Amino acid sequence: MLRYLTAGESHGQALVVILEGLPAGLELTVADIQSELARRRLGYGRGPRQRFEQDEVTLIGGVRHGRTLGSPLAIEIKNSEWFRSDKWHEEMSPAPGVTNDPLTSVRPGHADLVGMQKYGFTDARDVLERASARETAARVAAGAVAKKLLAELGVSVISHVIQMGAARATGTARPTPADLPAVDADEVRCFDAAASAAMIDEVKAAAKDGDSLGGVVEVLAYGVPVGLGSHVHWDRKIDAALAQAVMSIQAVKGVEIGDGFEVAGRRGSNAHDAIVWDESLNGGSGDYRRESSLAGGTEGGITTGELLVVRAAMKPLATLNRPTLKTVDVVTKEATVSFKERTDVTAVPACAVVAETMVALVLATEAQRKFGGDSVAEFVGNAKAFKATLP
Ligand code: EPS
Repeated sequence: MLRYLTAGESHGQALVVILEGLPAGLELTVADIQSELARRRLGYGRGPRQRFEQDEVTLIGGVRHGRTLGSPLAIEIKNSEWFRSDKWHEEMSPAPGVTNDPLTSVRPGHADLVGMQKYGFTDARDVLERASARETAARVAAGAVAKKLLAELGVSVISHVIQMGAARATGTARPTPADLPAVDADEVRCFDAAASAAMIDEVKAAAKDGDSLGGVVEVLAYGVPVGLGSHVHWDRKIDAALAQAVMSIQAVKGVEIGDGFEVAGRRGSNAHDAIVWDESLNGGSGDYRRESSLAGGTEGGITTGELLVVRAAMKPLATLNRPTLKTVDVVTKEATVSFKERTDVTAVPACAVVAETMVALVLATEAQRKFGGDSVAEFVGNAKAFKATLP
């Protein structure tokens, strides 16, 4: 089983992730991780930090001569700002001390107030540094490794933005793995050119008003084998694991598998994916095929072998360049507006990349659970042996 833990604060020295349970013999370089981190920094509407953030990666353990050892993998991602200046050294110092500048006008919609109440803090920075979506850089590093493992099974996980503010992609065309460079090249990572232009206009308008924007992203996993997850227990259902993983992304408030919400309003005769036997599949030996993807590639908590579709709704960022929402200063209890932090107008394009990561981590975990193996060769061999038992 794959397990991972991240540590680190947004304006601390670095983020760290430890990934445990990888098979030995997986080819892995710093460049594999850097390229995924660079994709996460993309996107129109990001703030000034992303222009200088380098996401400098060090492989601390678990890899030798470009291959995993089967031991825990430890990855460090330095925070560029810490090394560019000493701006944060005192404010984020682990040594005993106090801040001269506590943040007390809490932001509505952020973790500030509940975090202070729960942990007994008097400075919102004690909460926001870890609640920040900067932490997703560490997840994406782990996800890059999960994607390499999934590639051994022929699985690709990609994403695109389908809504930004009120601008929605209207086309039904979905990108394939071959389209990913084009999606990444688009400023809002949208596959629909007309919608992309409308999305950029939305971001410009929100930026002008000092406001923020949310949106909807769609993750697509191609080549997923049949049989990941299980119907036997609630916590083994893969759709449930996907929902938890994607919902855990900062600012995500809704997760949908396939056409979940739309299908709820249909009749049963029109709400499920018809099953056919297709002689042309599986190198001419035939295979089952679903005629649509309403269920998003899972039935009974098990992957069907069809395209996996997961969508996530991200709320607009709670930090506003021009704070207008009413809040309270937790010291004086007086009505005020929240403190100002440097921020992005939107992080929806980045959220899509993070959602890919979370889906890849769930799929890799479940593939490891199903196929096992201490080496990549054993893992792939077990997957092939299972496939040979089908249909
Ligand atoms: C974030 C606020 C911004 C974002 C940050 C997440 O950072 P800062 O306050 O340093 O300008 O840029 O995201 C990242 C640094 C990142 O790498 O994704 C927040 O409050 O969540």
